[in-house]
Amino acid sequence: MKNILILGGDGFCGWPTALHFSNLGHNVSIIDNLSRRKIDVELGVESLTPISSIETRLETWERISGKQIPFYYLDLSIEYDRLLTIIKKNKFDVIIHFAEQRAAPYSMKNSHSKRYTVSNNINATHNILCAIVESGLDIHLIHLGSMGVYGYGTANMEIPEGYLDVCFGEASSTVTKEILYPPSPGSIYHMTKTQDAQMFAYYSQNDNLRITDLHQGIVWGTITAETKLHENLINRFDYDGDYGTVLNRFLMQSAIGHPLTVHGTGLQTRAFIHITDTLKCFEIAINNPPRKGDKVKIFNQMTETFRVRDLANIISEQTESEVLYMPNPRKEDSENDLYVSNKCFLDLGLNPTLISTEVFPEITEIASKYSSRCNKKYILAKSYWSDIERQNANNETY
Ligand code: NAD
Ligand code: USQ
Repeated sequence: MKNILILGGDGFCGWPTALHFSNLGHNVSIIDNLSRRKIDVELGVESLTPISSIETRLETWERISGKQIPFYYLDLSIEYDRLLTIIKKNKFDVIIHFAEQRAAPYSMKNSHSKRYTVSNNINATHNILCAIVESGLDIHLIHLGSMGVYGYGTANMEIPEGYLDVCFGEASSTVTKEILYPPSPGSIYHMTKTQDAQMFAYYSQNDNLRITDLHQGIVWGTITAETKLHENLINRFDYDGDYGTVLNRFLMQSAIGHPLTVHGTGLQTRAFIHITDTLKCFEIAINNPPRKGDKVKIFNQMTETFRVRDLANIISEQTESEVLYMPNPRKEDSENDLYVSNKCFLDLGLNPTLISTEVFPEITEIASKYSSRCNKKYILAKSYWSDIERQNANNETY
């Protein structure tokens, strides 16, 4: 059994992860500064599901399972000394790092949100790396990265798991070198993930830290075995134009009779993973750490790819929802292919839950149950990548 610290353990991925590992018998602790809840207040929107306070969540879990999860209210981007003290005192084996501002649209909203995203994400990641080194402990750091670090241009090849062999020089004397797959971020948020990757490469080389970076696709679903044990353990469900992600948004939109909001052509291809597979991937990553001195271990944490338009059509056929093609608020390729290797997780035993109409009812049920909590004015995405996208949107009426 391991001593696991979950950074960002009050969030959409972090909360079910904390419950899952606590349930498996590990000693779990959480750090979170509740910034995600504060951003909801700032935006005037709430999770579709009525999430309990972190105190109620943890009291309920202790009552049901008999297990305690200590919680530290701490801002990782500024409270370095407290972080170091907590790490030294608890001697964690594993730290799972979810604690970043994770919405691409929010990161593009205005100069405040751009600057916040950069300083929050990069300082948090760097403080964690620095604290692990200063603690002198042999901790395995697992970070939640993003498929978006690779960019979404058509690559005409299968995207490898993090590294690429490149050959250069004359035919007679070519040199082959392994490099990190060239980053190509499509938002300020994704840019911070590419910076994280550089910091991981540096700290693993300079300080021999053991680091796993999980390049995760879009997580869909919301319920896990543990979150459904009690109403107070319910996970968050973001549906708004900034934080809601595409498949969960479409399912929720169909449940409340709103047209499915396809951006642009809908020919953008993206990578997806179900939330229960996310948990399985963490188990695999924890059980297969890199050795000290190894390079950063990079897994592509996704199970399948879909075009946005195809997802909308599948849901529309099932529910007779209207599909609404809208001007794209984002600057992104109107069409791209995406072939991704996820061999590492498959070889280590991941058996994916794939997108299918059989899995949808679980999500639409939740969306229908809490539909009265939806404020329709927050559904359309209104964070624009530049004035061009803002102008295009203003020329349309809905
Ligand atoms: P989330 O916003 O729901 O959770 C992040 C948590 O971190 C929040 O509870 C927030 O309060 C906390 N946090 C943020 N900054 C902090 C700081 N400085 N100090 C302490 N706590 C802080 O996001 P999520 O959807 O759970 O995503 C978790 C991670 O997984 C993110 O890094 C994200 O980039 C990555 N990811 C998410 C998805 C997805 O579809 N949700 C897909 C790929 C990767
Ligand atoms: N899209 C629509 N309609 C919508 C919402 C989105 O067509 O109503 C389109 C977007 O324009 C984009 C695609 O769907 O082309 C995906 O958007 P998204 O909001 O579902 O996902 P994204 O912004 O890429 O970000 C999410 C998470 C982020 C994570 C990333 C994984 O918020 O934390 O890193 O997925 S990945 O996309 O693989 O980089």
